[in-house]
Amino acid sequence: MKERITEIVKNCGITDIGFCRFSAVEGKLLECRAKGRIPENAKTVILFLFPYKVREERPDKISRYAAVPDYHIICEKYLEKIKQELEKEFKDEKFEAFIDNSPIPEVYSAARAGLGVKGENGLLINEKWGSWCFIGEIVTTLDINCENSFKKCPLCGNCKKACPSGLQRDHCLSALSQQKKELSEEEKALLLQNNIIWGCDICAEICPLNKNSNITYIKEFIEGYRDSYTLGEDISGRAYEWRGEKTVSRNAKLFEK
Ligand code: B12
Repeated sequence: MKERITEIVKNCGITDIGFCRFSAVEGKLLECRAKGRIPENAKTVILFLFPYKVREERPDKISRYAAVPDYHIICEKYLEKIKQELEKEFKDEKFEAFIDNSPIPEVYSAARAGLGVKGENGLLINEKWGSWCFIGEIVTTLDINCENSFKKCPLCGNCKKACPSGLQRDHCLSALSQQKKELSEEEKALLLQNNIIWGCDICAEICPLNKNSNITYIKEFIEGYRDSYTLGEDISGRAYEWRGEKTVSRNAKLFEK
């Protein structure tokens, strides 16, 4: 059955797929509104990677995830197509797609599904794409036989050393850049010193496992790539749109002074 599903997914344009038993994550579900969509009697989580590194060189003051069009929009289209194809093939089964705003702890499940290792920085690191890949999933009642292992990175400590907050998740600069609440002088200085307008890749750029990562094949990411944020630009469909123009432009203005 795995082979057939993999073929369907490939025909929908996505190459990286893994399977994790729902029971392996059931006790770790995240509280969110989407939790109610999990099908009753769910048996399997089918996970997908969406690689997003477009160029070797880093974008200017925005993180790589923010340089491509908003992944929620792009990946959701792929997930919806896959869901429809699976529904056609397995008529009596239920399928629900999620990405990011998901009750599924995505890094943990993808690691269990064999799609990579969990880095000390909390990110999933895949052999081919490094950590430059988004994770999406379909939760289904289909009972797919899968073995699950879980591997961590070698814990070289480079990410922890490089991160200005020492990998304290509540002080992550990515979260700070997305904070709507007014920034303190100290917080402003942190963004300035680290050249951050939106998102943060410090812990990922330094990771040795990211060294030989490949460029994405996803055409929407390649075509919609922008290597910087410009004050006054049309932000529709960009990663920073959801927070509103005020937040991203506030950060950008720090660099104008
Ligand atoms: C909340 C969240 C964040 C928060 C984290 C806040 C916090 N206090 O934990 C903030 C806004 C900081 C964030 C930032 C980023 N995120 Co985020 N985030 C999530 C989300 C929605 C839930 C994670 C979670 O709470 N899991 C539950 C806990 C219990 O699991 P955990 O295994 O104990 O730990 C997780 C986190 O706490 C975190 N973590 C562990 N150690 C550390 C250390 C630091 C410094 C941080 C910030 C987080 C962190 O990573 C684990 C993986 O999920 C997931 C999507 C999902 N549904 O899983 C995306 C997700 C993990 N994020 C993603 C991305 C891309 C990012 C950024 C790279 C974006 C950017 N460039 O700025 C950064 C990376 C920062 C980092 N080192 O993790 C991707 C990661 C893909 C991958 N290959 O792993 C995900 C999977 C979304 C997706 N669908 O692709 N994120």
